Amino acid sequence: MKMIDNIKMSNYTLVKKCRICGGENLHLILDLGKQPPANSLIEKSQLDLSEPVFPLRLFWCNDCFLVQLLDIVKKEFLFKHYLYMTSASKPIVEHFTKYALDIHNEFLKKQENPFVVEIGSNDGSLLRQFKKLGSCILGIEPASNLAKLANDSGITTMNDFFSLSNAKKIVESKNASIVVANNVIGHVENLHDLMEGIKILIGEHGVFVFEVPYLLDLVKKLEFDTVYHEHLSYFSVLPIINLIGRFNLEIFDVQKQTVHGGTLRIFVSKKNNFKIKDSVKKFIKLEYEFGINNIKTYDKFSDDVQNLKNKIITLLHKLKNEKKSLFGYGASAKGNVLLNYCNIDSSILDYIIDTTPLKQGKFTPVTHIPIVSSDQISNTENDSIALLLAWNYENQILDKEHDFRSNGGKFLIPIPEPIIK
Ligand code: DWN
Ligand code: ZN
Repeated sequence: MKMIDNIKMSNYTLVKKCRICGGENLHLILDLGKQPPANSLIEKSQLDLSEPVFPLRLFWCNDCFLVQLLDIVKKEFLFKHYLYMTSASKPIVEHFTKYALDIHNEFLKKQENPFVVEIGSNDGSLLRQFKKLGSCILGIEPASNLAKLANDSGITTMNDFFSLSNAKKIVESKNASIVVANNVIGHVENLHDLMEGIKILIGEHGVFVFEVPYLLDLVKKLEFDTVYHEHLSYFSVLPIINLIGRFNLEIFDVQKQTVHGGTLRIFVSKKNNFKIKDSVKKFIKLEYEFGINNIKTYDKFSDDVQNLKNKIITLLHKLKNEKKSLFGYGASAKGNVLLNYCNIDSSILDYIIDTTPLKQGKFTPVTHIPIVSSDQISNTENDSIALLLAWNYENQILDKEHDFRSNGGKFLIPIPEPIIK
């Protein structure tokens, strides 16, 4: 596999301090080598060009317990044009439909003219649901292509990164009843500016609701491939309490969700606005019992990830030697981390199928596997094996691909232990 070490210093910085507490007591817990940005799919015409790769390493702060990257790829480089569309994954659209309804029933339905602001609103899939339920909405989305798609479909979207200065502009007309942010807080480098902006935006009575993949699931289920340059922080409840406490805010509820391999939905308001639910204490207790404050937890995790890598590679080579036809299922960002970390390239996978129109016709970064339409599955050989790179949708995808499976096709689920089903 061609791996060109070409760190463009203009797009890369190494930070030396924890992004929540500023501490320097940071320990390396996992090294995934040098990797291309996980969503940087390339065109056919770029296959012979060099591709940027950057160190991808996970660190743990011994002071506030935040797990984080210190290798920072410039946000404009990662997010100004973005290929991941929430509307391309049916399970996410279903999740958002219920999410909006739950928030509407709990906080909005009795309000006059509720106003919902979403940070990182992607193509507007979640805001569309809030709009249907009668809220005024505003999306903030840095990817120009996605902001345009959203605006064109009637979801008002500001094409920018969220910041304190944008929050100030928005509140000139109105405070938000709800600020919602899903899978985006982990993308933000300056968490202090973010929280200052949210505090202003929710004013006295608003609620900040956000979802983040849960660190405990990542560690327990060896979801190493969710570690990539877009994700700067890997959250648990304790470091979040530390962060928001600095802004006179508090968590009043924590709910577990199953999406994206295990997610937390966290509810934040100004101090003393809501009764704090028992869930908050429950998660804190769970995290201490799990050992998020103990380096040994992460030493074991790192060993387990390396063993998992060896198992995945051994199994794929065995199947290849048996002349099985292998392809990938879901050109997810995490899929690219797995491919690069395990050196799986186009000599092993013939192609990857994906439902996202923006991804089809492109190639995976460095590993150069072509991405094709999901209809291609009906043309596969009878004993083909699909490496499930979108393992977070295992149940839905295995159900959906009933025909492929009944014709003898099988899925290889790589995580937490490679298994063929
Ligand atoms: O934080 C992030 C998460 C939430 O979403 C982002 N940084 C980027 C993105 O990560 P991802 O690309 O790993 O997410 P998904 O949702 O696991 O991606 C699944 C991919 O598989 C998409 O490209 C759509 C595709 N897909 C498919 O081809 N058939 C998905 C489903 C459900 C399907 O049936
Ligand atoms: Zn810290």
